[in-house]
Amino acid sequence: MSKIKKSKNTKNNKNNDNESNENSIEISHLSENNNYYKFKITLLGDVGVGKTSILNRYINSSFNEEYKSTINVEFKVKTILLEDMKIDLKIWDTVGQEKFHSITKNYYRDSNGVFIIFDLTKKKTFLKLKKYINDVQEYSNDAQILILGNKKDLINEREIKFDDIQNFSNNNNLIEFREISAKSGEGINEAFNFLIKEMINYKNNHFRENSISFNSYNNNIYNKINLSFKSNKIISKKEDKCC
Ligand SMILES: Nc1nc2c(ncn2[C@@H]2O[C@H](COP(=O)(O)OP(=O)(O)O)[C@@H](O)[C@H]2O)c(=O)[nH]1
Ligand SMILES: [Mg+2]
Repeated sequence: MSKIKKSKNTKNNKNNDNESNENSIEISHLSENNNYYKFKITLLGDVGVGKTSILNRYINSSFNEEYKSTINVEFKVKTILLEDMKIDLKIWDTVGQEKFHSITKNYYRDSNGVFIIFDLTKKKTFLKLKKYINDVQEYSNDAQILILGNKKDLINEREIKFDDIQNFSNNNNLIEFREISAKSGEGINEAFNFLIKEMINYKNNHFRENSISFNSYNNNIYNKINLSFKSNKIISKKEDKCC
């Protein structure tokens, strides 16, 4: 990354103007992508697991004991600075009711990241995780998933043990899960930062792959042009000799 930044400010050799300009276009594009990101995150999970509370905690640092059912899908935006990167987030809250399920699918279809949330004090919400994972994997190719067990503060009401979540994660090839509390705020920022870094890694790896295939495509074109240029020359030489 530092190499890319350095190259961007390198004074171009005037004899190589075309080549330098081509490089600087590609490098500035890379550099911008490495420092600025725009992501869409969706919160999924059954009614009452704490989706709206997690969003309010993350955006407004607030918590409301009173339960108000979310009657539609809505989003909130937040810009954060993480290490040397600026990240614009659009975070969608959803309703868990079955009757709105089709709406939910439309919203997570183009998500970069999805939190699948359950309530640590309600086993039935934990048993729904698999269904949400399947839905995300069916409707999104690129979304990074992080499982969140919410309401960690309700220690005495807990129905799901740490080991249960660990086993579930291992069985479903999930590298991480987090236990959080929207009420106390425990683990919320860390969970968002973790997902954001996963999305950045995914985006960078994809961009690099695309960039490599773009370069090899360019090289092929260059070779073809070079070859045809050489062969034209040969032909014209022959023609010269001939006539
Ligand atoms: N004790 C506790 N209650 C929570 C927590 N998160 C949410 N709640 C409560 O759980 C209920 C449902 O939360 P809500 O965010 O509306 O859930 P949603 O339907 O998934 O959006 C509300 O009464 C919240 O106050 C938490 O971390 N701890
Ligand atoms: Mg809600």
